[in-house]
Amino acid sequence: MYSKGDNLKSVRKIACLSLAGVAIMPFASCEKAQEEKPMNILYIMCDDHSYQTISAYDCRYINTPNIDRIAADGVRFTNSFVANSISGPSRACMLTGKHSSANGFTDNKSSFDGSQQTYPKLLQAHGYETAVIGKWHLTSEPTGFNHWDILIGQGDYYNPVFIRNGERVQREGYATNVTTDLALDWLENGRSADKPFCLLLHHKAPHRTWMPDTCDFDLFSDTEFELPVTFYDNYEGRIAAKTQHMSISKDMDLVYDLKLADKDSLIHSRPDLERAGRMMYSRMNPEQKRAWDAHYDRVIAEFKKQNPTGEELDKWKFRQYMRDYLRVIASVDRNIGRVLDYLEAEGLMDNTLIVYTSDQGFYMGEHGWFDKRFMYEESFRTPLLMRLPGGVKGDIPQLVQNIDYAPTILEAAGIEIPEDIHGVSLLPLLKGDEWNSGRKGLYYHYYEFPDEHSVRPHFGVRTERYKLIRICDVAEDADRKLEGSWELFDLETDPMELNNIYGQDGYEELTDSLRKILLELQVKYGEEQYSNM
Ligand code: SGN
Ligand code: CA
Repeated sequence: MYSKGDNLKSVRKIACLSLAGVAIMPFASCEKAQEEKPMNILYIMCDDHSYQTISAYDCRYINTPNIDRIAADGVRFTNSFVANSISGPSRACMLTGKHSSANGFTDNKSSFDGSQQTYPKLLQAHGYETAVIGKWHLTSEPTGFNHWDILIGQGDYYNPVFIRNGERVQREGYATNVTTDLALDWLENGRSADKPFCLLLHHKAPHRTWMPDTCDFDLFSDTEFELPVTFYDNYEGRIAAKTQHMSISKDMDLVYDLKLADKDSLIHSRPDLERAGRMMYSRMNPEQKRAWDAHYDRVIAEFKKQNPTGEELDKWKFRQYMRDYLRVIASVDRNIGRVLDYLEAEGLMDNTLIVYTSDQGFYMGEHGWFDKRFMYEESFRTPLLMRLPGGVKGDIPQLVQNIDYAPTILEAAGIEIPEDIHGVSLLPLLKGDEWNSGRKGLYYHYYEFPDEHSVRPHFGVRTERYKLIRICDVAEDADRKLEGSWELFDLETDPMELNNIYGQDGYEELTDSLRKILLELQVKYGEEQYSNM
């Protein structure tokens, strides 16, 4: 804790008192005084949080009352997408407001060029106090932040190591709680009271391997989950879908992902993953291990008793995955409640723009998958809730993308949006004003290959009704007939994207027009080199 904390707190209290004094001023001046209050920014982002597991979007799986508070007091974007469905690249798009090749961070192996323009830097230059706390995942050190306290790489769920302004610090506890504590501490004691703030609060949860907090093990223990209707998708006409390695049935690991580290060593899985699973356990302190064992030893015993195989095993894996993922979300939601309560108690709700989002969507068993990367809806879409003080409430159906966050935040802060930013400010939508994105569709490009989960590089365009995807050729296809290297979906008649209609009679004109839009977008975003692929 900083020693200057108490002083800052009293400064802020005095500021509150003098604001209270403003209440006796004539109405017009009072309004003016409020208008002039600079807008703070609280940007909350979870890693891999699917919109299917936020009750503001979908009530099937979990109740998330705190995340829903943001939606209830603000807006829910119902057609919100990313530009490249994977962590580092998504984060780079968000910070810069630019597509991946323009910001230079195309896949998770890249390192972010921190000398480039980002919205936190622009805010800082205009008098904001900026901080990023939690998962960073951009390899290079953060720039444009007065304070940073970031996890190393993906970070650990238990007793994680952070880098705090350049210095390593190991912290005892569960990542979501610890990250929230750090954020609250910065809000309370760390920032200057006389500057507007921009806090990027980035939870590592609910990233793989979905390790719950010890207090949440009992949640969902009796809950059964139906397999999604596309769980046994045969991927006909979709070559990248056929060749991926992110299947719950085939790739989800019993020991690593599902925590069946049997002490009698009767359950085995992929040796490297089994080792990694046991290592994650070894990070815990004795008390955490006791709680963990009390829960998972029971699960292991039941698994051995049932000894499921075939479809029964698929169901068992899916159920276990869902239970752990949702327990992790329960902790995220509780911790977001703590932050919102703090803003309320400190009177900050009136001048803070709150954003809730994820770095991409996530598969909750749809197409038989976990993970993300694909341009199919579950991972291309991402949750997006925003609460602008004095803004409108309700649903926003327009197609928006994560490159739009930076210009939105800049405009909310009263800062001119640089011309080279690809995104478009969403502020008019938040205020209920007219909005024209000037886009005929959303551009998407996933580059990472070969890598974990083996999802082939692809790019494409999505309009309100259609999606055209180009799956790029990869070396191992050289002597194989390519099947469906273009994909076209009519999202109105085929929302689950099972029926690739590319090349079918009657779709020539539609295909031409979508290819034209795709090319226009590639030219606009400096990606013409991909247009002949
Ligand atoms: C890790 C995960 C993958 C995941 C990537 C990218 N494996 O490598 O399952 O796709 O991160 O995720 S793990 O065994 O390390 O958990 S991202 O969201 O950070 O891009
Ligand atoms: Ca992610």
